[in-house]
Amino acid sequence: MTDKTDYVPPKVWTWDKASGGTFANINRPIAGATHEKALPIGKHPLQLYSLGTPNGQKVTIMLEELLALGVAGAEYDAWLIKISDGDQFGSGFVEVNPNSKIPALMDRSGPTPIRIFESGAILMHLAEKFGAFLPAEPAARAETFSWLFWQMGSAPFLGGGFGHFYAYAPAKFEYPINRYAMEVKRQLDVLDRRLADNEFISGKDYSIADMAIWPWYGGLVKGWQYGAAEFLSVQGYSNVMRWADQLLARPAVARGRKVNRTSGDLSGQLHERHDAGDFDTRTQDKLVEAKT
Ligand SMILES: N[C@@H](CCC(=O)N[C@@H](CS)C(=O)NCC(=O)O)C(=O)O
Repeated sequence: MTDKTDYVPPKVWTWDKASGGTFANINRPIAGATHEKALPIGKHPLQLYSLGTPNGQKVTIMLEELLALGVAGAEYDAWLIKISDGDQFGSGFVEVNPNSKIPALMDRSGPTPIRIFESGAILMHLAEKFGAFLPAEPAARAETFSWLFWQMGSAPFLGGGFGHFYAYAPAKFEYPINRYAMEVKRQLDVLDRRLADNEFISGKDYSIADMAIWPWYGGLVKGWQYGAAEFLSVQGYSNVMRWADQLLARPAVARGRKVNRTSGDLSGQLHERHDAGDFDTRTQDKLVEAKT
């Protein structure tokens, strides 16, 4: 180990605002709104407040898949929440998600609007509401939920653990990078073994479990996350690679990846989505221009 430290924790922890690292400016030890700001409401039954990170993509992929199936009730407005500007701490957003994290959804299709936060809960809400991408048969349904919740429990080790220390921490520390690289490789191996015998995560059918897992672990093996593909030798997980490519070839997945995305190639960004026509290049350029 190269990162010996003489740090001795004090008796009582206090907040060091200048702790360093990417995102240090938005991290706080307290919850709640920092400012008054109402959320916009568009014309569709579903109002999504999000950003095109892996957690955000899960929901936009699901919505685009539902629309591809012809589910008209899944029409949505996707509003951009810029987390690096602190939009998640606006009063309107906190009313939809008291945890101040994207994605957050308002289902305005009924007489009383319903708020849903946590990407897994949003996927379940949409799957149950529209009877899609969630098997009805008990064993397959249980398998889908098991993998959906596997993702919710596992991804923080990939994002908050490995990604943070490998890409965002103010310095490279060997101990946490080793610890989380080992865990992420173990998780990739879990998926690789599962996908060796199954076309999709929960079995023979494409489901919300695939939609939850793909943006994180598919993105990792495609080299989109933290520039860590070589470091983690991702090419060794050939079944995960096969599945990642198979999902990427789905037009709805490709569309869902673009919504609320503000980084990477401009052609892969659609900052806000209010209509299927927004994916047209011309409209998209206009939206990108308007927001930047
Ligand atoms: N468990 C949550 C995680 C959501 C999450 O971590 N969102 C991040 C962006 S990917 C966020 O909004 N961060 C803002 C912040 O921490 O202030 C989910 O799956 O919805």
